[in-house]
Amino acid sequence: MGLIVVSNREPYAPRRGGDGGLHWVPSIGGLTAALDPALQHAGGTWIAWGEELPGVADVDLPQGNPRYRLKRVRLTDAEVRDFYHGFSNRALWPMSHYFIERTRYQASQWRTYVDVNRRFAQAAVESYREGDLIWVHDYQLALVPRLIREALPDARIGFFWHIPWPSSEVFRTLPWDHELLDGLLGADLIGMHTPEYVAHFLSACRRVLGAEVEGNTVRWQGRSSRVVDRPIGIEVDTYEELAASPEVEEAADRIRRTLQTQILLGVDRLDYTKGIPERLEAFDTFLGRHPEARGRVTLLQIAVPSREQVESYRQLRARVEGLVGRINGKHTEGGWSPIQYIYRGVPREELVAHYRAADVMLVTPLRDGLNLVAKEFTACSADGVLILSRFAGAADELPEAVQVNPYNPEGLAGALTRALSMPLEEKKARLARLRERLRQSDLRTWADGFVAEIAGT
Ligand code: ADQ
Repeated sequence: MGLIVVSNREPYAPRRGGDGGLHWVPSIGGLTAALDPALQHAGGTWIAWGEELPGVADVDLPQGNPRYRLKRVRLTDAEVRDFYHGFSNRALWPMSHYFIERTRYQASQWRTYVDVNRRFAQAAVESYREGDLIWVHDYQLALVPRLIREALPDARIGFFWHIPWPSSEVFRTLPWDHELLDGLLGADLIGMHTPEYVAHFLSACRRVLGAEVEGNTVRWQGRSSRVVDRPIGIEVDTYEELAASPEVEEAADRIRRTLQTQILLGVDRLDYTKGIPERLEAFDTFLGRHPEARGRVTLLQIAVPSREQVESYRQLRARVEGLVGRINGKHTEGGWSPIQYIYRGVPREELVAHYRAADVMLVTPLRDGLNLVAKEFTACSADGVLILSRFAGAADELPEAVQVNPYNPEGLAGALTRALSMPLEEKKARLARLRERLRQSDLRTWADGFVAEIAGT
């Protein structure tokens, strides 16, 4: 029995080395970290969209010690535009995050979404051997379960939806609401991060499809799908060990020595759902209210470039840079600037050094499926405080964080004051309890547990 993983992004990306040889480098991100070990263990196939590169075809991975096959789905530039930047990121992404005014529902992009989903499904069907388990990931591929089911009525199929599932009132704005639900319900098991997302999904099944819902089970088209909340975890041990390593300690010291102030940290993909402008404005409010904090606190914002082909992401970047300039212009004095802004992805060691150096971690999305940064910081920090938005899926699991409403700048500024003056004992006690919670379900348990649940369906 093998495993077939279907995701939009590849677990390893091809790089041409100086010697002309091809090197497959693991992609950054939770999905590779979670599923690469599971697939290496079970053997099978990973199906993903692979960028066209001369001489690059399907490949056995990991290089040098092959355990499974990466099957690369090729997409034309027009398909990438309409399927990925278009329907996925301009319709499903904003809709699922409650940004209805940002959605663009375009029939031509929907048609490309259907075609591309069909190609992923075909690749899975071709790779399938009797008894295999199939695990499909995320909002780009919602129709894949149904399309596989049509060809393989007896296959065991699981699906994980990594972003929020919105209230059915919002979901019903999607012109293809019926089709999307029908696509997902081709799976036997559907996973989401929180019980609220599951409840919203079940409600959509009832209202949009008129499907029969009993407990967590949806009956539709003569079959049953179970819908479960299974929040993703992180590699707790890996982060803890890295954070305690001498190299990281030294790098963290360097960051502290350079800034010479208390450090507030933000780490996000540059996405309008992450609440970065709102965070900067709250910091501005805080500085206005606390003149004594001048020269004593720095907000370090690390933003990783994201979806730059989409206009609203370019606008966001300009807005954030404008705010950083305005706030720094207003408050800078005597060699101190309140905001340090880094616009790039940073290597994992450097990221962990920043988590380690931070006094306060600001995770304040306006809406977020889960948010792995909150968990990574928790695993790495020795005595920092996590400020966490109530609209991040992780808020349920991390009640000892200082929870905030990111839409309320006054409240956020108040939380900053509280976090910066929290007694050491309390900080340590909160972190210890949060760490225990992380351990209850780390990334491997999550992946292995979900695979076992697919097998049990
Ligand atoms: P994302 O929206 O990408 O994920 P998140 O969960 O925070 O959000 O994961 C981001 C990852 O990128 C983290 O592992 C973080 O370390 C890394 N990262 C962020 N900024 C970085 C930087 N500047 N340099 C290097 N690395 C950086 C989607 C959903 C989330 C859900 C995950 C997993 O939107 O809600 O938690 O999938 O299901």
